[in-house]
Amino acid sequence: MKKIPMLINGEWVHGAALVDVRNPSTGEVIAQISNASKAQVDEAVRAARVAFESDDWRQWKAYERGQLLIELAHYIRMHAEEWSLLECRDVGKPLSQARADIEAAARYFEFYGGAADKVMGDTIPIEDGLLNAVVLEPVGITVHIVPWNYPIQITARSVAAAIATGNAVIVKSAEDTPLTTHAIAEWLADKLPKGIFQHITGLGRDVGPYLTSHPDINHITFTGSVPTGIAVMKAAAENIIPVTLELGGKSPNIVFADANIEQALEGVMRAIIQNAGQTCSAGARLIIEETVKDSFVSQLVEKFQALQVGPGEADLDMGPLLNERQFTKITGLLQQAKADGYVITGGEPLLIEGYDKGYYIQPTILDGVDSKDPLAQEEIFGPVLTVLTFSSVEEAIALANSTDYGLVAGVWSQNIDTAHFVASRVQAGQVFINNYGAAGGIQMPFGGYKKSGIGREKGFVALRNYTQMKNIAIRYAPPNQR
Ligand code: TXE
Repeated sequence: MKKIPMLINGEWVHGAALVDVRNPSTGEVIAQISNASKAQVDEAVRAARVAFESDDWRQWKAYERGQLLIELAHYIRMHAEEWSLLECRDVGKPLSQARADIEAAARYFEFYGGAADKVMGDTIPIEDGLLNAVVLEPVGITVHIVPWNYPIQITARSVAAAIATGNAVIVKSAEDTPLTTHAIAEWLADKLPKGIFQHITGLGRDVGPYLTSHPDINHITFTGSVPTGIAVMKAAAENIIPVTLELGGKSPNIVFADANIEQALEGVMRAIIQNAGQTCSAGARLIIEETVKDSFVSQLVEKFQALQVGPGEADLDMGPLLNERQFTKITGLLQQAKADGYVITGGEPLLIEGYDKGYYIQPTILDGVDSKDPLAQEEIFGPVLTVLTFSSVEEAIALANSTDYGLVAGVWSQNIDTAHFVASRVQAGQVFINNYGAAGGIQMPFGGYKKSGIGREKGFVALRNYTQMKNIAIRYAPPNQR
């Protein structure tokens, strides 16, 4: 059994306790990781501090950091097929979705590699004889807690920005999906000073708090659930350090009667079945105009019933859920939804021949659910779409904004006034008009309103997460006044 080592202070190390990593498509154990001890986490933070403050790292020029990231992007592309298979087996997602993730990761390293020497400060006019400079410095030790749904993408998006800006990075991969983060660690290990990039593994509930409450870290980037986000933020509060939090959503797709119905049907379906609905920005609610509801929903049901579900490597429309815990939670919710009469298609676990230990369920649509019901309010994180109906623009907006979340929204209308007005009123960090996802858009700021999080990732704006501002005022005098 392959034991995945951690990378701490330039050494490959294992911990005392091991945790199994399974392929969600087969249920088989494919690797084991260590559950890092507190002493190992302390050692990583100590090594990061030494590395961050070393002359060696200070002397790396910004463009050299950038070049390294761009080389990593090239390396990822050269090994794209191998890495796609790793991600496919680790997460269970269809191979072509894993391929898209690998390409997105390469794009992050390339984008932030190119940006590394373009992170600039400013000067402020004050008076003659006083030069005032705003300088952007790295924050120091940045901790990155990565979830299991898009491991390589989410590792890449924050790690690339943090290295570009000159920080020392500690990544904690999710216990279920460490493989591609380990592949990145293998490539970076001998190319950066030891301690600048470290990879810690282990159970979030054990290892997470060792890291997030450590008094010598300077920033935490966390993607995951709201309760764990709250715990991370509380730990950060004890040390007064900033956090960037991305905490998922219950994102709406609002479809008006004047939409291009074909496009909307495809967009709404893809938004909830991608990665089996285990996507922070999944379009989990369909908010549909009453006049077209019946025909739209019946066409959607047909599309859902035609979807093919199976192991990641078969590269069908949808793979399994991640693990037994997610499977048990979601099938339990669906059983109750069925008993309550909400399930209009799907709702059942799926047995795939030859893969009876995989965590498969049917793509599901729920109708008749009250907008205040947990099924319309809470993140299910599976291929489950909840339908809500509106009869006025105001009602559509109120429904879209009726959850605690606000990550993403889709608006489908061919009326420019309607589409723009709704986009201006929807509480969401990203709004897509007549599309959903804008092809991943690594250049576009991404993050949530309300409980969907704090701060923004992706794009140039994310570089600011990993810098702090210093203002330097320099007095100079003309020759006769020295
Ligand atoms: O999440 P957790 P889980 C949501 C989704 C899912 C639910 C539960 O609704 O059904 O969360 O999933 C690490 N300190 N999302 O239990 O607990 C853990 O190791 C520090 C949405 O997996 O939030 C993992 O790496 N870290 C989401 C990561 O946090 C801790 C993606 C996420 O775990 C920790 C994932 C702690 N105390 C789940 N406890 C999205 N926004 O896309 C755990 N972790």
